[in-house]
Amino acid sequence: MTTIALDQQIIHAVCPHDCPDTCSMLVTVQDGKAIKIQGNPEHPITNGFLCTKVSRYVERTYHQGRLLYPAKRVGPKGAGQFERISWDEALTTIAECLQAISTSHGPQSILPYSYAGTMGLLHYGSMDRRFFHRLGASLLDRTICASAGATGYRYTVGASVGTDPEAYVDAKLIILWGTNTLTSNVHLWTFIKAARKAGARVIAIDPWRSRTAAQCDWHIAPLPGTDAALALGMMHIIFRDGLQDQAYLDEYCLGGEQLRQRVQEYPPELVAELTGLDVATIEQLAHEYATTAPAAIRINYGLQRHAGGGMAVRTLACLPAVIGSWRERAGGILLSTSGTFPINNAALERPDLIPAGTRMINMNQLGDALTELNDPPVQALFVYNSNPASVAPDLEAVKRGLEREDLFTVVHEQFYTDTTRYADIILPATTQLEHVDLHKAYGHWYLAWSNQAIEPLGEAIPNTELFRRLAAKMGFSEPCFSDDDQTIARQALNSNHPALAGITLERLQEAGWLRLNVPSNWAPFAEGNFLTPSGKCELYSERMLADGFDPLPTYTAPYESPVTNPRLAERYPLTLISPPAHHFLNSTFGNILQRYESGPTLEINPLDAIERNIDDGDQVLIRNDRGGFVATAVVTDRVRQAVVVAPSIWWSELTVDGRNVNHTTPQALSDMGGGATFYDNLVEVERIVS
Ligand SMILES: Nc1nc2c(c(=O)[nH]1)N[C@H]1C(S)=C(S)[C@@H](COP(=O)(O)OP(=O)(O)OC[C@H]3O[C@@H](n4cnc5c(=O)[nH]c(N)nc54)[C@H](O)[C@@H]3O)O[C@H]1N2
Ligand SMILES: Nc1nc2c(c(=O)[nH]1)N[C@H]1C(S)=C(S)[C@@H](COP(=O)(O)OP(=O)(O)OC[C@H]3O[C@@H](n4cnc5c(=O)[nH]c(N)nc54)[C@H](O)[C@@H]3O)O[C@H]1N2
Ligand code: SF4
Ligand SMILES: [Mo]
Repeated sequence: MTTIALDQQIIHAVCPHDCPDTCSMLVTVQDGKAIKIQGNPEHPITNGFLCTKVSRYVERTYHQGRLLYPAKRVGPKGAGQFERISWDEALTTIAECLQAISTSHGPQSILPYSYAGTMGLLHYGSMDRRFFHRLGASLLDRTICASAGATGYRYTVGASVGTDPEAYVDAKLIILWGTNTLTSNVHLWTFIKAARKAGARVIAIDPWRSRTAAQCDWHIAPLPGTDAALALGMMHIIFRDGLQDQAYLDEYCLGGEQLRQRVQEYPPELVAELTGLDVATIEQLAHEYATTAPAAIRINYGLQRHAGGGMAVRTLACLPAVIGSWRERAGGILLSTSGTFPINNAALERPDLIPAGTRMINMNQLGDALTELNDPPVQALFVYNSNPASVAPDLEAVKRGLEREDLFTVVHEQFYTDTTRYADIILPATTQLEHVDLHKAYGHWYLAWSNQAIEPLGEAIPNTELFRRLAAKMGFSEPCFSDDDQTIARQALNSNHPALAGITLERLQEAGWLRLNVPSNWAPFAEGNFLTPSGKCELYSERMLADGFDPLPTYTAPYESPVTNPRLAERYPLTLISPPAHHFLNSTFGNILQRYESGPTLEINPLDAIERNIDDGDQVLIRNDRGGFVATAVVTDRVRQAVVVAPSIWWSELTVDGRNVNHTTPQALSDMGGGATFYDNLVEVERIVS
């Protein structure tokens, strides 16, 4: 560790952001002020570096845009005019309003809205959940990110458990499928780089030549939303040419024979047509995958933001079983490691406090929930850990809802955002340096404890403390509302699962981070032991049949594509995808690191640009029936014809026209898990003549 001056302290903290890497951070504190932040060189995943965003977390913490005091609205809704009030006035007002709304419209007219501003178990979801459950508020289905893929993966494999990310170093073929590793999972790149040095070949499958795809040995660019067809075509070839691992299929899988028959329906010629690839590419990909060992696939969430997102992930998850690559530690597939952590969620969230029959509202349909829902209508919205006025789909509808004079909106935030603008009461939240938290990860197998490095700025308080105080104001007397943060953390770790055996809060606090108790060379499904009801890899799934799905992998076309919706495509012929910009974390950092992003931009293929008389650097309007937004055109062959890419998520209030990409994205849900379909979005683009 670096030598430090005597009056400096180094505090161990954890990156709280929604990112698979969950980095271990070392914060240098001097005279009560954080002055430096670094990646922990001892943490096996962090490897001594933080991403470009969180390297600037000190700047973020002390940024002038921080929201430091409670305030109430004094101007018209959405005008962003506020006046400072005391915490007591804020909490009293909120408690009185929630009480009154609960009496007049029933408690289900209150809707909490949160996502993953922080991934820490305490502040992501503990006291807040207990509070809203006890209140009888509507439940929020937290589907904006991962639920389609997680559901599809679960049907096949049983849980969010897959290849150890540290094992990728030993792979000979790595397929980065619908994931922009260098931007959204950068610490995996260290392992990929080492594998490559040892001779591995790296393939990217992405409609866009992302930063990652540009670095790979081979970039395959299918049409968006057609991955299941590509995987079915690969399996067709693998079975046709006898490259399957028949012993693995027979011993550890259900439905090998039915799958073999199903994939006969996907000959390479048809798959070429569906995916927009050529037959030779599909043949080569299938052969390389089936004849190189170990071959590991990394998928993330980008490829499942389409109509058939759940089925796509379910189908891709069959590939390692077909070639038997689960036998090797550096084989298999990884979507998320979160299911490897046996956290006691019931203790954290107390679902037993939910009144029977409470309704659930899908967060992807916030627009409809605020504008169309009755019985009862939503009368109060309580936002924390999220910035829906930037990140939610169909923002025209969302903003119409947020502008309702009769909607009481509370926003607990670290910054003045697109969403706080619409609040009646705003409350200041602490950042990660100002509170403690316990962290699992979704991109590795280490638990971690984040210490408090500095005193809270202004009058900011953590999420747990907010809901503790509100529960007291509302007279909730159950003992769980008095639990302090350490107690909640202990409850979360209280599980009989062997993966947590011996991992106590004390040990974790002392060490900073600890690996889950899993064998050092664990290949989770080398000998079956899948987490499905049958204990096998379910290529054929009875559960899917019972849930109304095709029990076998199949291709589900996008809702909005020239093939499935030619009439819509006549007016809106281009598919718009809007993956994260390199310097943003969803909308987080959109007010701090925008100076490193030359945007908002729209990447468009030269052939599509010429047709529309668009030159590089032109201002363009991107629009469909839902809405539109303005961006600067980047004419580039990074994106294939008929697809356009808008790196995101820009703050509306910081763009020239006050709108961002989500003014065009749909509220439509994916096939499984009620997931979002951000990238299933047809638009037209036109040059703005000034
Ligand atoms: N810097 C940064 N890192 C992040 C985030 C961030 O905003 N910024 N967000 C975090 C969060 S919340 C998440 S969920 C993850 C997301 O991380 P990823 O899953 O990597 O998600 P995306 O960048 O949305 O999509 C990855 C790639 O999929 C491509 N893609 C889009 N549609 C398709 C398709 O149909 N098929 C295929 N094969 N590819 C497709 C996109 O072009 C993109 O390059 O990243 C996390 N990490
Ligand atoms: N077009 C398009 N839209 C997308 C996506 C996309 O790829 N394209 N990605 C989608 C995905 S994958 C996701 S996960 C969602 C993400 O959507 P969100 O989870 O809403 O993510 P952020 O935009 O990062 O907003 C989080 C907010 O929480 C605040 N916050 C952070 N920590 C705390 C805390 O401790 N307490 C409180 N009260 N607040 C805190 C931050 O300041 C920030 O404003 O966006 C989705 N939207
Ligand atoms: S955002 Fe991801 S890569 Fe960046 S510091 Fe946090 S965990 Fe690490
Ligand atoms: Mo996400």
